[in-house]
Amino acid sequence: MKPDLFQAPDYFNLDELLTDEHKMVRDAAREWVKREVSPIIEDAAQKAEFPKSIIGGLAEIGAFGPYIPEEYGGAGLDQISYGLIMQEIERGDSGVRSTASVQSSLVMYPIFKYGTEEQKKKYLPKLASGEMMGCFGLTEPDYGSNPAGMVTNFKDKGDHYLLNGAKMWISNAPFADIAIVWAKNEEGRIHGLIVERGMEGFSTPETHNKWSLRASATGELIFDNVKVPKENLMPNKSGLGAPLGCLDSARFGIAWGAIGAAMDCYDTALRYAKERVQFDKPIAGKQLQQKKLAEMITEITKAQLMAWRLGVLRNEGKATSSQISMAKRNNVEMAINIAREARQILGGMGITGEYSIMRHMMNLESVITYEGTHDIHLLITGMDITGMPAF
Ligand code: TGC
Ligand code: FAD
Repeated sequence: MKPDLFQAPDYFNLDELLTDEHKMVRDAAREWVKREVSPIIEDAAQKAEFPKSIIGGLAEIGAFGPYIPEEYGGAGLDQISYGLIMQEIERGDSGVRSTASVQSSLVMYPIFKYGTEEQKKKYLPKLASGEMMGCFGLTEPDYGSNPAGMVTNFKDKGDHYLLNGAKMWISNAPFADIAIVWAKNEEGRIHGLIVERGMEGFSTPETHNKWSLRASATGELIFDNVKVPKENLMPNKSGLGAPLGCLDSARFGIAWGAIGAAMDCYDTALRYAKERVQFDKPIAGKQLQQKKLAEMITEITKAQLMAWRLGVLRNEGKATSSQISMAKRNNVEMAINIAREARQILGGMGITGEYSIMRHMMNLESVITYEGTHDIHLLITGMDITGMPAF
């Protein structure tokens, strides 16, 4: 793979909206990605392996629980810092950002928000340091966009719960030490349970043959009469709103992360277009290529503004779920369109692993589907503005 010469576009001087802390956190993550992710990620993706060697580094840059308070091992940062970290990691690879998103927003967040003090003390510091890794099981074979229909269930057996069912498409499942599992009790109410690797009847087969997110490990969660200790139920929120609350946080991270992937594609294509000569002139001097590049930087700038504003609203506790959906949907579509256009600017070279663009493009096919599909987020906006659910 070519050396990482990334230079971040900032067409509207958005750095002026960031605090010194934001810039410090962002620059540390950017440097780490250049040093530790870029040199190895193409090989990991080609081999379809999650590079476990980077777990310690992710913890060091604060990617595991950026906004979780320091007393529980988190970095105690604000939402914009969290977003910037996700942006920088996804600039390297969406699969690596997935691992950080899941650990932070789908594992640490529910334990922090819905768990007992004992659960927080037991799990959060180890999750923050990467000593323990987690995954989040909501999607089932027959219930993806409509998780309310889930059939995974648990029964009260006096001194423990008995868990049965299956989850699929679960990021980090093959190596996770714990799983946050959403399941229905005997009354049909959804609760979150912390299931630990090693519990009898719990297995996590890996999903193979993915053309997307190849550097992220995906798997199933199978529960065959798993005895879960009662103290592993997170008591402080139940109902579908509990997992959906975690998704708000993860979707916010994706709205920023997708900008990273788009910036990398744009930067690569711009550099290539200036160097590649055809018909005696760099292709950057051709109107058709300028149209592509000019539209890319315009769309990136709009997405940056939307993400930043959403971060401010999140910091003030004012961001709505529908606003988060709009930003996730807009920014991922923006990124996937830019990846497709950028790949064309590189001509044949664009399909090789010499450059990151094709990998980003394939990754974004998952990003536009998970955490709520492109269609579902549109329907969330539609419901918000009309008051009529059209799911
Ligand atoms: P609905 O009746 O609308 O809502 C049920 C309850 O949930 C509340 N709620 C929310 N709460 C917090 N945050 C949100 N975003 C919320 N959206 C809804 C709602 O107020 C209600 O509460 P209550 O107290 O009244 O009961 O539910 P619905 O069944 O009609 O579904 C709505 C819909 C379609 C929007 C929802 O099901 C949905 O978002 N579906 C998409 C599923 C999804 O996103 N799955 C993601 C799986 S995890 C994943 O993909 C991880 S990938 C990670 C990685 O690798 O990075
Ligand atoms: P479906 O829900 O079957 O949707 C199929 C199509 O129908 C889509 O185009 C959808 O938009 C459309 N559709 C659905 N409902 C409607 C409607 N009402 N109106 C119009 N169109 C509709 N899940 C987890 O729980 N944890 C994870 O860690 C996780 N990681 C993932 C990692 C990867 C790589 C992938 C690909 C998925 C992951 N997922 C995870 C699952 C992901 O959240 C689901 O794939 C997603 O929610 C969509 O569900 P589905 O695949 O079952 O598609």
